[in-house]
Amino acid sequence: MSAEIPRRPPLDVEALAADVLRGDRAALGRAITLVESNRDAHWPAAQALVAALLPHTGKAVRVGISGVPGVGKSTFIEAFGSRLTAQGHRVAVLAIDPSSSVSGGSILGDKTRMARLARDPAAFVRPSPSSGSLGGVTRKTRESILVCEAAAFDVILVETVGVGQNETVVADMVDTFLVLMLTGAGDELQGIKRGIVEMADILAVNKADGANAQRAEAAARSTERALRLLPPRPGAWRPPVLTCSAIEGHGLDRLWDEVVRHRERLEEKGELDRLRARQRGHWMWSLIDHALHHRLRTSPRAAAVLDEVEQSVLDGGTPPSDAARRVVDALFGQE
Ligand SMILES: Nc1nc2c(ncn2[C@@H]2O[C@H](COP(=O)(O)OP(=O)(O)OP(=O)(O)O)[C@@H](O)[C@H]2O)c(=O)[nH]1
Ligand SMILES: [Mg+2]
Repeated sequence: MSAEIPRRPPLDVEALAADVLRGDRAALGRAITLVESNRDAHWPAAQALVAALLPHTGKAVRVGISGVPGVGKSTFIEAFGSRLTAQGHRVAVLAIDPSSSVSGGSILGDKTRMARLARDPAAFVRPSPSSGSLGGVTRKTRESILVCEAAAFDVILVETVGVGQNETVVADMVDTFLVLMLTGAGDELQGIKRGIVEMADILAVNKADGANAQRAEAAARSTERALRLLPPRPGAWRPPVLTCSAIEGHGLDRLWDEVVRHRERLEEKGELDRLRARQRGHWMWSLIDHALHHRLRTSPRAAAVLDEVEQSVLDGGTPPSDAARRVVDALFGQE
C-alpha cells in the first residue's frame, strides 16, 4: 500500500529560497508552510530557509492590527490592503487566530471576507491557524513576516484577535501597532481592553458610518484627550485616534498617512533600530526556548525519567517540583 504513496523529493532549501526571492507565489506558500510547521523534522530546513532569506528582509512596513472579535479587522484589511495595492504597494496579510483551535476557526470566513485582496496579484493573504501555543504563534509569525519581506512585499499586515495575550506578542513583532475599537450605545468605547491602549501606536474607531458616525467621532476625541494623560510612546510619539469605516472605505487614507508618519518618526529618532534590536533579542530567546523544548522531547534520558515520574505526579505521589527537577537534570545529564 505504502508504495503507492508518492514520496516527496528531499527539500532543496537553496532552491526554495531563490524562488521566494524571485517572488514566486507558490514558493512563498510552501516557504510559509515550512516555517509554520510543527514537525520537528522540518525545523532544521525551516531555520536554514530563514537564514538564507534574512539578508533580504527588514525593509517592509510591519503593521499589527488588533481588536476584539467582530470589530472589523478582516473587513478593514480587505479595504485597506486593496487601497495600498492600488497605490503600487505589495501587501502581505498574515492572520493569527488563537481562537481557531477552539472554535474551528474564522479562517474560512476570512477567506471570503478578504476575497478581493486574496485575488489581487499584488497581495498575498495567509490565514494562519494557530498552533495552540503562544510561543509557537510568535515564532512562526515572526518568521512568516521575514519570508514575506524577502518575497518583496513592502507592507506586512498582521491581524490578531484581541483576546488572551497574543496582542502583546504581535506588538513585539511589528513596528506600528494599530488598535481598532467600536462605540457603544453612547459615546463611550467598547472593545478596549486594559493595557491594550498603552501598546497602541494608532487607534481607530471603526464602523464610523450611518447612525454611528457622530458617536464614533465624539468617542475618538474623548479618547484622544484621555490618552494625553499617558506618557508618550517611544520617539515622543502621541498615538492619534481616528475614525474609519472599513465598509464605506473612509478614513483609510488618513490611517495610512499616520502609519507612514509613525514610521518616519521612528526612523528619525533612531527608534526603529532600537525596536528591531529588541525584536531580534526576543526572537533569539524564543528560539532558545524552542530548541530546549526540542531537546527535551527528543532526549531518551529525559523521556525515561518522564515515564517514571509522570504517572506518580498525576497520582499525587511525587510533587510536581521534584519531578520537574529530575526531568531537567536528566536532560542535562546530571542524573
Ligand atoms: N457598519 C460597518 N460594519 C462593519 C465595518 N467593518 C466590519 N463590519 C462588519 O462587522 C462584522 C465583523 O467584521 P470582521 O471583519 O469579520 O471582524 P473581525 O474583527 O475580523 O472579526 P474576527 O476575525 O472574528 O475577530 C462583519 O459583519 C462586517 O461586515 C464597518 O466599517 N462598518
Ligand atoms: Mg477577522
